[in-house]
Amino acid sequence: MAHIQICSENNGFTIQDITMTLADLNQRFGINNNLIFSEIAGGLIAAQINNAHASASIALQGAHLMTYQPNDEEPVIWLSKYAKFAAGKSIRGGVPICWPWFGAHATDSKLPGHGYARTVMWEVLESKALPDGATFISLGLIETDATRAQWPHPCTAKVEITVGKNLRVELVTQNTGKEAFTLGEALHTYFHISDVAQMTIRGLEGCDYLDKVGEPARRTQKDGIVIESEVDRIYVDTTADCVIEDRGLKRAIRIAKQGSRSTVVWNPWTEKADKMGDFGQDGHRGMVCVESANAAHNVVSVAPGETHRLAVVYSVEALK
Ligand code: TA6
Repeated sequence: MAHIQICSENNGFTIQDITMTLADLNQRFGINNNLIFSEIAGGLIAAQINNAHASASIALQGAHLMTYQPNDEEPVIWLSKYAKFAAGKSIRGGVPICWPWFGAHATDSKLPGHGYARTVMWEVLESKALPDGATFISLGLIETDATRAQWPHPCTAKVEITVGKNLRVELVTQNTGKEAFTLGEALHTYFHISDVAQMTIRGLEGCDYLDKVGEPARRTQKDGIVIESEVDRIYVDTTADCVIEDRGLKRAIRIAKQGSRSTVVWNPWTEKADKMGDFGQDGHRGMVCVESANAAHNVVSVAPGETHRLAVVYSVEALK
């Protein structure tokens, strides 16, 4: 019986052996054929979800939703065909969880960009088949000496995922300590699009953004966002829904967020994607990141005992 070491020394983290067999995991949290746990590439463990509405897959490492496809639709979430799967390594695509900071660490450049949550092990807390046919699963970040060394603030992180006609992802942070802390976070979601030339992002018109391409600058978005070169922008002080209009697939993807005041829009374009090495030839043309975040000056102060929630519902609509 394969024993899974939930925390791996590969990450240089302190070993915290929580061994559980796949059989145990399926016995405790599997749901007939709707939710099955299996080993995938790189020895990672993933939940495979198939229900009346959609299919999805979620790696336990990083609580990383990798795929989501409504039954009568093209995939909504993009996963690179060249994504690497290995303990302690982030996966290119899906919904990486950036936590407990976004971007580079404020003071220590040796710490991982976008925090450590997406490359450490999470454990399954709950799973259930919902009355409407959707599937619910929640996972909790497993703290280790190594995570505490990076983030010395007593807290818990949980992600709640509902896979149905729509996809709902909620990132829940609770401050269990006696001091407030400042949290940066993002659901760094990669969306599947027909082609970047066929796409416009609506909802951020009139918003200010921090432009990270070239000389950092603060600008104001006039019209819908069209991408014709590298784009890496943090739109600030916005709680608006975004809509990705995809003329090629004749559909729109709505991103309806709560508890987030920043939206990051990113496409690496050719040169940066080639350097990253896991997009594949022209891979960047089939994706765009629209990330529901709290970044830059929108980072959140979480008081002792407070619970902060960042929730997003992703849905497909007809193109108006
Ligand atoms: O969200 C945009 C961004 O911060 C870009 O600057 C780029 O670094 C991207 O995230 C991907 O980062 P990753 O660490 O996943 O390669």
